Amino acid sequence: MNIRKLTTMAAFAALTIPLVAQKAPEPAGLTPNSRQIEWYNREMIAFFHFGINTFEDFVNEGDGRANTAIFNPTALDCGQWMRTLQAAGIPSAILTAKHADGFCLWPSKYTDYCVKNSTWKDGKGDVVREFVDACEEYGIKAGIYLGPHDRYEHLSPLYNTQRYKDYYGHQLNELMSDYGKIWETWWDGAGADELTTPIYTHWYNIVRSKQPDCVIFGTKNSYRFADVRWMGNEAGHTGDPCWATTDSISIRDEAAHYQGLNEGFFGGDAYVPAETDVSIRPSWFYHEEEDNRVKSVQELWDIYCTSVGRNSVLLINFPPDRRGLLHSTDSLHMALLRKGLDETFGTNLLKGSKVKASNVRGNKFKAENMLDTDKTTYFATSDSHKTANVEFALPRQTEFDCAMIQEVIELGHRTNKWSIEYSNDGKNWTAIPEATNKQSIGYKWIVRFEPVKARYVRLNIQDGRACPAIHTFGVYKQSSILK
Ligand code: OTN
Repeated sequence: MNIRKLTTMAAFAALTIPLVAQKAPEPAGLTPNSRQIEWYNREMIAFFHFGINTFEDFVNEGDGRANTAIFNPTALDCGQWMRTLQAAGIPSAILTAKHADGFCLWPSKYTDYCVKNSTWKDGKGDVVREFVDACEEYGIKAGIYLGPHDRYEHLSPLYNTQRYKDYYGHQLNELMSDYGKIWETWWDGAGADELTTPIYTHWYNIVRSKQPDCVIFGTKNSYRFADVRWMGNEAGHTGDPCWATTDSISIRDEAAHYQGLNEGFFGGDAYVPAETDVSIRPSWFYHEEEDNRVKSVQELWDIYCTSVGRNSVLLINFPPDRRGLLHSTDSLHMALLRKGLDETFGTNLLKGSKVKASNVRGNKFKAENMLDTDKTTYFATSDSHKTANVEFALPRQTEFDCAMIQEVIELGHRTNKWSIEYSNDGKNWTAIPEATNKQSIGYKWIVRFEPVKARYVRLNIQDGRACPAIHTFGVYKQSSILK
């Protein structure tokens, strides 16, 4: 090889080496589909349990025998629901178009057990239409709960599962075809054990053909079609860890099943992240006697931390009352939660720090990227480094009691062990017990702890299946509204 050729090759290598180092990390393990990415970014979704149960005393699970005439909201205003969501910063909402009692909130061609035979608007009303129109007006993404379990249909002497497959399929088709874009559909597993895979396959094909972007919540027999899974309880307590990946076999022994829903598995063979459904009141439907039992702002903050703050999406239920309006306490508490969240996370106290990382993939992936608010920039190390320390020297001693970290979910779960320490001299480090040997990160992980005062903060990425890819890391002071 002549000397000129060697020189040219050396010059080429000098040019290309930094470019190779700036290449984004390859995804590790399973990654989310486009629907799951969109869903994660909603963070919170409102659930509206509204129907014939609303008009019966103490009923949450109607038996399908209630007279349709009793459905008569006196002042239904879905715009008021949406204004509550706007004030709470909730971008999406799901309406119970039909709950287990079988009563349909839209004038379905396939049943008389619906608003057509109610007193409301002389049977000419359509709650689903009013809901999707209000969603559209306020820029909220609409979703539909069409309960697979139907007690009214079961009352019929002609009932059989095959017939029901078609009945439900026709109704699903109406809802997926006639009401604009539907962003989520919810297949409750409650009471739905008779519904088999072939039945859900038929229904799945309807959803997918009519609404390609619609996220499917599935559980039990519908689990294999699910974009998102149930997380195992209705109390808002997502697991720690909570992996987006879990097992594709949904039913094993009961304890393992619930643990799998609640925590997922790091090495799981299906990417089905957890959705956390919980009501702002003790019940799913409205009962006047629960007006003074609306979850407090502090309770809502706890739930936010154990759902959104645990790599899940919070599906929070607001039951409209017999007027068809949300109660002012529910709206107020959610608006205050939003104010508290904005006050808390509005200021990342690490901003302005001098940042030192044990390894950096290249300038494009510098550790400072974790402090900007741009989700497209992130910190990553070279492929050979699955661990890293990042030290932040704060501009001044600062008090904080909360930390938040976010992985680049498009690149899969990577890190599986991480901790946070603090120091006042940059030499002697103190562990934060609540932030020690944590496991999952995913979309967002939040830890809260007793207030500490520090000049230095250190993020230790202790283990992972691939180099870390983290787009946000911060420490914060919890707003007094939340405590
Ligand atoms: O009695 N239950 O049916 C019940 C009690 C407490 C918590 C959940 C349930 S049913 C459960 O509902 C989930 C949604 O919240 C999922 O759909 C599960 O598949 C279903 O079993």
